[in-house]
Amino acid sequence: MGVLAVMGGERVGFWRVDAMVEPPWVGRSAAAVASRVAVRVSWGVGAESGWGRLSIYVIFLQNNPHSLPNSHLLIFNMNPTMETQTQAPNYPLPLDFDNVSTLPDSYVWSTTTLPSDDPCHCTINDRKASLPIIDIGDPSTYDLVRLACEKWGAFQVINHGVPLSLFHETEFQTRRLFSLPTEQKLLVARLPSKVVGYGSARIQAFYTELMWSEGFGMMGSPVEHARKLWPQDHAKFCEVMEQWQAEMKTLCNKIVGKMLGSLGLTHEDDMNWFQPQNGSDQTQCLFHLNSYPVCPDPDRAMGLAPHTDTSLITVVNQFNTGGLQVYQDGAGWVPVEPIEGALVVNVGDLMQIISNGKFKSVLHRALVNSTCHRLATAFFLMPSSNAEVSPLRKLVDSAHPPLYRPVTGREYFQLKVKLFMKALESIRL
Ligand SMILES: O=C(O)CCC(=O)C(=O)O
Repeated sequence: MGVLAVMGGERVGFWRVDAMVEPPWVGRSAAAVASRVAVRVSWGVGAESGWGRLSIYVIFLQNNPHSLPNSHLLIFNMNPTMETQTQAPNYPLPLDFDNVSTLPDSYVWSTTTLPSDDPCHCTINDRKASLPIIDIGDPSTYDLVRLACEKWGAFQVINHGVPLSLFHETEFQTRRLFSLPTEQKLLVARLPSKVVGYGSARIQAFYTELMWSEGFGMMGSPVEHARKLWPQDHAKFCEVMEQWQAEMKTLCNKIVGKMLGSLGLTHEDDMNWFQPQNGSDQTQCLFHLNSYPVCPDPDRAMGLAPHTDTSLITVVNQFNTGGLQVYQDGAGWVPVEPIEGALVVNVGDLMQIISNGKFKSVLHRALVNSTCHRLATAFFLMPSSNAEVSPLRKLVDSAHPPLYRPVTGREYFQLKVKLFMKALESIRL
């Protein structure tokens, strides 16, 4: 006997429809099951939250693989024109990208946010503006780091010591995960209140148009999820993911050291929470794998919408495939040139706070293309959730009053979830 899991998709509100449908549905045609389930679920959603548009994913999970012939995943919208009435965050599940040959309307982005409509948009060949590339192994790079953080809020690092072989292994394992069938990836779907697991970008909640991407988040070992994806064969995935995170942690320490050094500070200056205490690491880092499948209409789509990161810093690996862009006043959206073995460092909101506004949290986004499946990873360096984050004392004096009130890591994370791009402004003094 089989069981169907039904999950609501777009605009389900802050609670997710996650019903187990027992027989007698099993054995009925996929369309019949979906239409009955849709009616039930949409009634519930409408009554609870007023969300109007709903996608239903019907996934055959166990046994009896013949009960849903060729229709493991069904997606359809109900009443797509109804306006939303509440401001609850939504966490739509990613599309089954492999089975879509034209860009669905819900994935078409308004022209004002797309690169072709931005007069300042410059291509990789247009060298008017390009992100600084810094040799982080060179002891004399403090000024370059400071200038990059002040002017761009981002830079690329080379000579960082992360072995190229680990780049390749991480890429292989990332591709392995995203190549799994959708229904399998949904076995580890991220819960709305969580950051770990498979799903669409968390910032999706703040945009009406949908993003052409999927992601998988982890904090430390991904073994719990990996075991569900590959019951017999998850050890290598876990080993590589843990190794990459360890390398990123070491590199982040080095980079933060350079950033603080460039302001005349050290890790010890007001940053007790940053260093391991009594041997235990106080930071709570998030590691994210991103996947941007080949897109049938990339000029009208968006991989990852404009955002700044909550973190102190983020280290992005775009696996030698362009798509990442950073925004710079006066230059507009600037593509980050893919360089084999280089890593991109983004200044996050928390670094803007501790540097008392000297370093700026960079606005960035990721575009998609029609020829290759782009992968990327992002390692977000976060303090512990109860650490107090505030402008560093040595950067504050009568001529430079504190720009932000103190917040704990947890409080700022929650502000970001609620206010998104207005979070920094909300704590400004
Ligand atoms: O995928 C990329 O290139 C960018 C990743 C990113 O900005 C993020 O995950 O926040």
